[in-house]
Amino acid sequence: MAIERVELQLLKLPYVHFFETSFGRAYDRTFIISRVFSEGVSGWGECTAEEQPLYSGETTETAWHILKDFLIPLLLEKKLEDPEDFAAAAGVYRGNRMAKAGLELALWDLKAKKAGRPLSRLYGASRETVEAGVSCGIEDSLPDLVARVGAYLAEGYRRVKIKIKPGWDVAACKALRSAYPDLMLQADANGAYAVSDIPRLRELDAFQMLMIEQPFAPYDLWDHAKLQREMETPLCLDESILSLDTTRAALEMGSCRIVNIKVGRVGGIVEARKIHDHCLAAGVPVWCGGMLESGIGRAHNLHLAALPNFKFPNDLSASRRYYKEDIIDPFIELCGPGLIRVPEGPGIGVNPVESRIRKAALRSETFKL
Ligand code: OSB
Ligand code: MG
Repeated sequence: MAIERVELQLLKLPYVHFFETSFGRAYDRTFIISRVFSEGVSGWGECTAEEQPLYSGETTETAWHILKDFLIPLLLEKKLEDPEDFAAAAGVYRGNRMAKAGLELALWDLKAKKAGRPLSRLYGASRETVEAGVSCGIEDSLPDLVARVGAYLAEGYRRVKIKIKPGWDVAACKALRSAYPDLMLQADANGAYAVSDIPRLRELDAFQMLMIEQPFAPYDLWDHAKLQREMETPLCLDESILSLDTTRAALEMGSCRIVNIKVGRVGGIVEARKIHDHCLAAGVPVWCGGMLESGIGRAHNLHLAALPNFKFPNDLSASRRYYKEDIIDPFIELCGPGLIRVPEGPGIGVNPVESRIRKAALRSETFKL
Protein backbone atom coordinates (compact mmCIF):
# COMPACT_ATOMS: atom_id res chain seq x y z
CA MET A 1 0.00 0.00 0.00
CA ALA A 2 1.37 3.35 -1.02
CA ILE A 3 0.29 6.66 -2.44
CA GLU A 4 0.76 6.49 -6.19
CA ARG A 5 0.03 10.08 -7.07
CA VAL A 6 -0.80 13.41 -5.42
CA GLU A 7 -2.61 16.31 -7.04
CA LEU A 8 -2.66 19.91 -5.84
CA GLN A 9 -5.00 22.53 -7.22
CA LEU A 10 -5.17 26.22 -6.47
CA LEU A 11 -8.80 27.40 -6.65
CA LYS A 12 -10.50 30.75 -6.43
CA LEU A 13 -14.17 31.05 -5.51
CA PRO A 14 -16.19 34.27 -5.11
CA TYR A 15 -18.14 34.74 -1.85
CA VAL A 16 -21.89 35.34 -2.00
CA HIS A 17 -21.26 38.38 0.23
CA PHE A 18 -17.98 40.11 1.09
CA PHE A 19 -16.39 39.07 4.39
CA GLU A 20 -14.76 41.79 6.46
CA THR A 21 -12.69 41.19 9.59
CA SER A 22 -10.28 43.38 11.52
CA PHE A 23 -7.77 42.40 8.77
CA GLY A 24 -9.83 43.92 5.97
CA ARG A 25 -12.50 43.04 3.42
CA ALA A 26 -12.37 40.06 1.04
CA TYR A 27 -14.61 39.26 -1.92
CA ASP A 28 -13.30 35.79 -2.74
CA ARG A 29 -11.13 33.01 -1.38
CA THR A 30 -8.03 31.49 -2.96
CA PHE A 31 -7.10 28.11 -1.47
CA ILE A 32 -5.44 24.77 -2.21
CA ILE A 33 -7.15 21.42 -2.43
CA SER A 34 -5.18 18.18 -2.30
CA ARG A 35 -6.02 14.73 -3.61
CA VAL A 36 -4.14 11.49 -2.95
CA PHE A 37 -4.55 8.33 -5.06
CA SER A 38 -4.02 4.72 -4.00
CA GLU A 39 -5.33 1.42 -5.36
CA GLY A 40 -8.20 2.97 -7.30
CA VAL A 41 -9.38 5.10 -4.35
CA SER A 42 -8.74 8.80 -3.75
CA GLY A 43 -8.91 11.10 -0.75
CA TRP A 44 -9.52 14.86 -0.69
CA GLY A 45 -8.15 17.54 1.59
CA GLU A 46 -8.25 21.32 1.79
CA CYS A 47 -5.55 23.67 3.03
CA THR A 48 -6.80 26.69 5.02
CA ALA A 49 -3.87 28.98 4.16
CA GLU A 50 -5.09 32.26 2.69
CA GLU A 51 -3.68 34.44 -0.06
CA GLN A 52 -2.19 36.95 2.41
CA PRO A 53 -0.36 36.23 5.71
CA LEU A 54 -2.88 38.09 7.90
CA TYR A 55 -4.65 35.47 10.00
CA SER A 56 -1.55 33.27 10.03
CA GLY A 57 2.00 33.55 8.71
CA GLU A 58 1.29 30.98 6.00
CA THR A 59 -0.02 31.81 2.54
CA THR A 60 -1.27 29.71 -0.37
CA GLU A 61 2.17 30.08 -1.97
CA THR A 62 4.19 29.11 1.13
CA ALA A 63 1.88 26.13 1.60
CA TRP A 64 2.28 25.08 -2.04
CA HIS A 65 6.07 25.23 -1.63
CA ILE A 66 6.07 23.21 1.60
CA LEU A 67 3.67 20.65 0.16
CA LYS A 68 5.59 20.26 -3.09
CA ASP A 69 9.15 20.31 -1.75
CA PHE A 70 8.80 18.65 1.67
CA LEU A 71 5.49 16.97 2.49
CA ILE A 72 4.50 15.25 -0.76
CA PRO A 73 8.04 13.78 -1.09
CA LEU A 74 7.55 12.25 2.38
CA LEU A 75 4.54 10.35 1.08
CA LEU A 76 6.04 9.30 -2.23
CA GLU A 77 9.59 8.50 -1.16
CA LYS A 78 8.95 7.03 2.28
CA LYS A 79 5.82 5.26 1.05
CA LEU A 80 3.69 6.65 3.85
CA GLU A 81 -0.04 6.30 3.56
CA ASP A 82 -1.40 6.23 7.09
CA PRO A 83 -2.27 9.74 8.33
CA GLU A 84 -0.76 9.12 11.78
CA ASP A 85 2.54 7.97 10.25
CA PHE A 86 2.48 11.01 7.99
CA ALA A 87 1.82 13.36 10.94
CA ALA A 88 4.76 11.87 12.84
CA ALA A 89 7.09 12.17 9.84
CA ALA A 90 5.92 15.71 8.99
CA GLY A 91 6.64 16.67 12.62
CA VAL A 92 10.35 17.00 11.84
CA TYR A 93 9.49 20.18 9.96
CA ARG A 94 8.62 23.20 12.09
CA GLY A 95 5.51 25.31 11.62
CA ASN A 96 3.66 25.28 8.31
CA ARG A 97 0.72 23.68 10.05
CA MET A 98 -1.86 24.56 7.43
CA ALA A 99 0.23 22.93 4.72
CA LYS A 100 0.59 19.77 6.86
CA ALA A 101 -3.12 19.62 7.65
CA GLY A 102 -4.01 20.11 3.98
CA LEU A 103 -2.32 16.82 3.11
CA GLU A 104 -3.12 14.90 6.31
CA LEU A 105 -6.84 15.48 5.72
CA ALA A 106 -6.63 13.86 2.28
CA LEU A 107 -4.97 10.81 3.87
CA TRP A 108 -7.78 10.58 6.44
CA ASP A 109 -10.40 10.71 3.70
CA LEU A 110 -8.53 8.00 1.79
CA LYS A 111 -8.22 5.79 4.88
CA ALA A 112 -11.91 6.13 5.76
CA LYS A 113 -12.95 5.45 2.16
CA LYS A 114 -10.81 2.31 2.04
CA ALA A 115 -12.42 1.19 5.30
CA GLY A 116 -15.89 2.07 3.96
CA ARG A 117 -16.63 4.20 7.03
CA PRO A 118 -17.52 7.85 7.63
CA LEU A 119 -14.59 9.87 8.97
CA SER A 120 -16.45 10.75 12.15
CA ARG A 121 -16.68 7.06 13.05
CA LEU A 122 -12.99 6.56 12.34
CA TYR A 123 -12.33 9.40 14.81
CA GLY A 124 -14.49 7.66 17.41
CA ALA A 125 -17.23 10.29 17.15
CA SER A 126 -20.86 9.32 17.39
CA ARG A 127 -22.91 12.50 16.88
CA GLU A 128 -25.28 12.43 13.90
CA THR A 129 -25.77 16.20 13.78
CA VAL A 130 -23.61 19.11 14.85
CA GLU A 131 -24.65 22.58 15.95
CA ALA A 132 -24.33 25.16 13.20
CA GLY A 133 -23.43 28.80 13.62
CA VAL A 134 -22.79 31.71 11.34
CA SER A 135 -19.84 34.11 11.40
CA CYS A 136 -20.95 37.55 10.32
CA GLY A 137 -18.39 40.05 9.04
CA ILE A 138 -18.13 43.78 9.65
CA GLU A 139 -20.78 45.63 7.62
CA ASP A 140 -20.98 49.15 6.20
CA SER A 141 -23.45 50.28 8.87
CA LEU A 142 -25.24 49.05 12.01
CA PRO A 143 -28.61 48.78 10.16
CA ASP A 144 -26.86 46.59 7.55
CA LEU A 145 -25.50 44.37 10.35
CA VAL A 146 -28.89 44.07 12.06
CA ALA A 147 -30.55 43.21 8.73
CA ARG A 148 -27.93 40.62 7.82
CA VAL A 149 -28.14 38.91 11.22
CA GLY A 150 -31.95 38.95 10.86
CA ALA A 151 -31.62 37.21 7.49
CA TYR A 152 -29.39 34.51 9.01
CA LEU A 153 -31.89 33.95 11.82
CA ALA A 154 -34.67 33.63 9.24
CA GLU A 155 -32.60 30.96 7.46
CA GLY A 156 -32.52 28.93 10.68
CA TYR A 157 -29.24 29.88 12.35
CA ARG A 158 -29.48 30.28 16.09
CA ARG A 159 -26.00 31.40 17.04
CA VAL A 160 -24.31 34.37 15.43
CA LYS A 161 -20.71 35.47 15.85
CA ILE A 162 -19.83 38.97 14.79
CA LYS A 163 -16.43 40.28 13.91
CA ILE A 164 -15.35 43.21 16.08
CA LYS A 165 -12.51 45.75 16.12
CA PRO A 166 -11.96 49.02 18.01
CA GLY A 167 -14.79 51.29 16.83
CA TRP A 168 -17.03 48.40 15.69
CA ASP A 169 -17.83 46.66 18.96
CA VAL A 170 -19.95 48.13 21.76
CA ALA A 171 -22.45 49.84 19.44
CA ALA A 172 -22.69 46.73 17.24
CA CYS A 173 -23.43 44.50 20.25
CA LYS A 174 -25.94 47.01 21.60
CA ALA A 175 -27.78 47.18 18.26
CA LEU A 176 -27.99 43.39 18.01
CA ARG A 177 -29.06 42.92 21.62
CA SER A 178 -31.91 45.38 21.29
CA ALA A 179 -33.06 43.89 17.96
CA TYR A 180 -32.71 40.24 19.08
CA PRO A 181 -32.82 39.98 22.89
CA ASP A 182 -32.52 36.16 22.95
CA LEU A 183 -29.89 35.74 20.25
CA MET A 184 -26.95 33.45 21.06
CA LEU A 185 -24.27 36.05 20.35
CA GLN A 186 -20.48 36.00 20.42
CA ALA A 187 -17.73 38.25 19.09
CA ASP A 188 -14.37 37.66 17.43
CA ALA A 189 -11.64 40.34 17.34
CA ASN A 190 -8.92 38.42 15.46
CA GLY A 191 -6.35 40.05 17.72
CA ALA A 192 -7.35 43.66 16.96
CA TYR A 193 -7.09 45.01 20.54
CA ALA A 194 -4.21 46.15 22.76
CA VAL A 195 -3.87 46.02 26.53
CA SER A 196 -4.77 49.73 26.62
CA ASP A 197 -8.23 48.72 25.30
CA ILE A 198 -9.08 46.66 28.42
CA PRO A 199 -11.60 49.22 29.73
CA ARG A 200 -13.43 49.13 26.37
CA LEU A 201 -13.37 45.33 26.27
CA ARG A 202 -14.86 45.24 29.75
CA GLU A 203 -17.88 47.15 28.44
CA LEU A 204 -18.67 44.07 26.35
CA ASP A 205 -19.55 42.20 29.56
CA ALA A 206 -22.93 43.96 29.40
CA PHE A 207 -24.16 41.94 26.40
CA GLN A 208 -24.40 38.38 27.77
CA MET A 209 -22.27 36.94 25.02
CA LEU A 210 -21.35 33.26 24.89
CA MET A 211 -17.70 34.25 24.57
CA ILE A 212 -15.26 36.79 23.14
CA GLU A 213 -12.69 35.32 20.78
CA GLN A 214 -9.04 36.37 20.48
CA PRO A 215 -9.00 40.01 21.60
CA PHE A 216 -5.18 40.22 21.64
CA ALA A 217 -2.32 39.06 19.43
CA PRO A 218 -1.68 35.32 18.95
CA TYR A 219 1.43 35.08 21.15
CA ASP A 220 0.03 37.22 23.95
CA LEU A 221 -1.22 34.52 26.31
CA TRP A 222 -0.25 36.57 29.33
CA ASP A 223 -2.46 39.59 28.60
CA HIS A 224 -5.38 37.32 27.76
CA ALA A 225 -4.98 35.85 31.24
CA LYS A 226 -5.05 39.34 32.78
CA LEU A 227 -8.14 40.28 30.79
CA GLN A 228 -9.94 37.04 31.66
CA ARG A 229 -9.48 37.81 35.35
CA GLU A 230 -11.20 41.17 34.81
CA MET A 231 -14.11 39.93 32.70
CA GLU A 232 -17.13 37.72 33.30
CA THR A 233 -17.61 36.78 29.66
CA PRO A 234 -15.50 33.72 28.84
CA LEU A 235 -12.57 34.35 26.54
CA CYS A 236 -11.96 31.88 23.73
CA LEU A 237 -8.64 31.58 21.93
CA ASP A 238 -8.34 30.94 18.20
CA GLU A 239 -5.04 32.23 16.70
CA SER A 240 -3.14 31.47 19.95
CA ILE A 241 -3.94 27.77 19.86
CA LEU A 242 -1.35 26.11 17.63
CA SER A 243 -0.79 22.75 19.30
CA LEU A 244 -1.43 20.72 22.43
CA ASP A 245 1.39 22.53 24.27
CA THR A 246 0.07 26.04 23.51
CA THR A 247 -3.37 24.82 24.62
CA ARG A 248 -1.95 23.55 27.92
CA ALA A 249 -0.10 26.81 28.48
CA ALA A 250 -3.24 28.86 27.78
CA LEU A 251 -5.38 26.78 30.13
CA GLU A 252 -2.81 26.61 32.92
CA MET A 253 -2.27 30.37 32.70
CA GLY A 254 -6.00 31.10 32.67
CA SER A 255 -5.85 32.83 29.28
CA CYS A 256 -9.22 31.44 28.17
CA ARG A 257 -12.12 29.25 29.31
CA ILE A 258 -13.07 27.94 25.86
CA VAL A 259 -10.94 26.67 22.96
CA ASN A 260 -11.59 27.10 19.23
CA ILE A 261 -10.20 24.12 17.30
CA LYS A 262 -9.32 24.59 13.64
CA VAL A 263 -7.69 21.60 12.05
CA GLY A 264 -5.57 23.75 9.72
CA ARG A 265 -4.21 26.04 12.41
CA VAL A 266 -3.08 23.12 14.61
CA GLY A 267 -1.53 21.11 11.77
CA GLY A 268 -3.99 18.26 11.31
CA ILE A 269 -6.49 15.87 12.83
CA VAL A 270 -3.90 14.07 14.95
CA GLU A 271 -3.06 17.29 16.84
CA ALA A 272 -6.71 18.47 16.84
CA ARG A 273 -7.80 15.26 18.57
CA LYS A 274 -5.01 15.59 21.16
CA ILE A 275 -6.26 19.10 21.96
CA HIS A 276 -9.86 17.88 22.04
CA ASP A 277 -8.99 15.04 24.43
CA HIS A 278 -6.90 17.25 26.70
CA CYS A 279 -9.70 19.82 26.95
CA LEU A 280 -12.28 17.10 27.63
CA ALA A 281 -10.17 15.77 30.50
CA ALA A 282 -9.64 19.31 31.81
CA GLY A 283 -13.36 20.13 31.68
CA VAL A 284 -12.82 22.85 29.07
CA PRO A 285 -15.34 22.96 26.21
CA VAL A 286 -14.21 23.35 22.60
CA TRP A 287 -15.95 24.21 19.34
CA CYS A 288 -14.99 23.99 15.70
CA GLY A 289 -13.81 27.14 13.94
CA GLY A 290 -13.90 27.67 10.19
CA MET A 291 -11.86 29.45 7.54
CA LEU A 292 -14.63 29.92 4.97
CA GLU A 293 -13.65 26.56 3.52
CA SER A 294 -15.22 25.05 0.44
CA GLY A 295 -17.42 22.02 0.93
CA ILE A 296 -14.38 19.75 1.06
CA GLY A 297 -12.83 21.45 4.09
CA ARG A 298 -16.23 22.01 5.64
CA ALA A 299 -17.18 18.34 5.37
CA HIS A 300 -13.92 17.52 7.14
CA ASN A 301 -14.88 20.00 9.88
CA LEU A 302 -18.31 18.37 10.31
CA HIS A 303 -16.71 15.00 11.05
CA LEU A 304 -14.29 16.52 13.57
CA ALA A 305 -17.09 18.48 15.27
CA ALA A 306 -18.95 15.19 15.84
CA LEU A 307 -16.51 14.45 18.72
CA PRO A 308 -18.09 14.71 22.19
CA ASN A 309 -16.31 17.77 23.65
CA PHE A 310 -17.53 20.11 20.87
CA LYS A 311 -19.95 21.77 23.27
CA PHE A 312 -20.78 25.11 21.63
CA PRO A 313 -22.31 25.89 18.24
CA ASN A 314 -19.57 25.82 15.61
CA ASP A 315 -18.55 28.11 12.76
CA LEU A 316 -20.20 25.65 10.41
CA SER A 317 -22.78 27.03 8.02
CA ALA A 318 -24.53 25.79 4.89
CA SER A 319 -22.70 25.86 1.53
CA ARG A 320 -24.92 28.73 0.35
CA ARG A 321 -23.84 31.01 3.18
CA TYR A 322 -20.36 31.06 1.60
CA TYR A 323 -20.47 30.20 -2.12
CA LYS A 324 -23.06 30.28 -4.88
CA GLU A 325 -21.55 27.18 -6.44
CA ASP A 326 -19.87 25.08 -3.80
CA ILE A 327 -17.58 22.41 -5.27
CA ILE A 328 -19.31 19.45 -3.62
CA ASP A 329 -22.46 17.49 -4.22
CA PRO A 330 -24.77 17.53 -2.38
CA PHE A 331 -24.37 20.99 -0.83
CA ILE A 332 -24.18 21.22 2.95
CA GLU A 333 -27.50 22.48 4.32
CA LEU A 334 -29.20 23.02 7.67
CA CYS A 335 -31.27 19.95 8.54
CA GLY A 336 -33.28 21.72 11.24
CA PRO A 337 -32.97 24.93 13.24
CA GLY A 338 -29.27 25.43 13.92
CA LEU A 339 -28.25 21.89 12.98
CA ILE A 340 -26.23 20.23 10.21
CA ARG A 341 -26.16 16.50 9.59
CA VAL A 342 -22.76 14.78 9.65
CA PRO A 343 -22.39 13.12 6.21
CA GLU A 344 -22.99 9.37 6.42
CA GLY A 345 -21.12 8.03 3.39
CA PRO A 346 -17.54 6.73 3.47
CA GLY A 347 -14.76 9.28 4.08
CA ILE A 348 -15.87 12.92 3.98
CA GLY A 349 -19.22 11.66 2.68
CA VAL A 350 -19.71 14.38 0.06
CA ASN A 351 -18.60 14.28 -3.59
CA PRO A 352 -16.23 16.88 -5.00
CA VAL A 353 -17.52 17.91 -8.44
CA GLU A 354 -14.61 17.85 -10.87
CA SER A 355 -16.20 20.10 -13.50
CA ARG A 356 -16.78 22.87 -10.94
CA ILE A 357 -13.29 22.40 -9.55
CA ARG A 358 -11.81 22.74 -13.04
CA LYS A 359 -13.79 25.94 -13.56
CA ALA A 360 -12.41 27.43 -10.33
CA ALA A 361 -8.81 26.26 -10.85
CA LEU A 362 -5.99 28.77 -11.26
CA ARG A 363 -3.26 26.10 -11.31
CA SER A 364 -2.88 22.30 -10.98
CA GLU A 365 0.13 20.07 -10.51
CA THR A 366 0.50 16.30 -10.27
CA PHE A 367 3.27 14.62 -8.32
CA LYS A 368 4.43 11.01 -8.59
CA LEU A 369 7.65 9.12 -8.01
O1 OSB B 1 -11.24 34.02 13.05
O2 OSB B 1 -12.71 32.51 12.90
C1 OSB B 1 -11.95 33.31 12.35
C2 OSB B 1 -12.54 33.21 8.58
C3 OSB B 1 -11.27 33.41 8.11
C4 OSB B 1 -10.25 33.63 9.01
C5 OSB B 1 -10.51 33.64 10.39
C6 OSB B 1 -11.79 33.40 10.85
C7 OSB B 1 -12.82 33.22 9.93
C8 OSB B 1 -14.23 33.03 10.31
C9 OSB B 1 -15.08 32.24 9.35
O3 OSB B 1 -14.74 33.55 11.27
C10 OSB B 1 -15.92 31.19 10.00
C11 OSB B 1 -16.54 30.25 9.00
O4 OSB B 1 -15.81 29.59 8.23
O5 OSB B 1 -17.78 30.15 8.98
MG1 MG C 1 -11.53 33.54 15.10
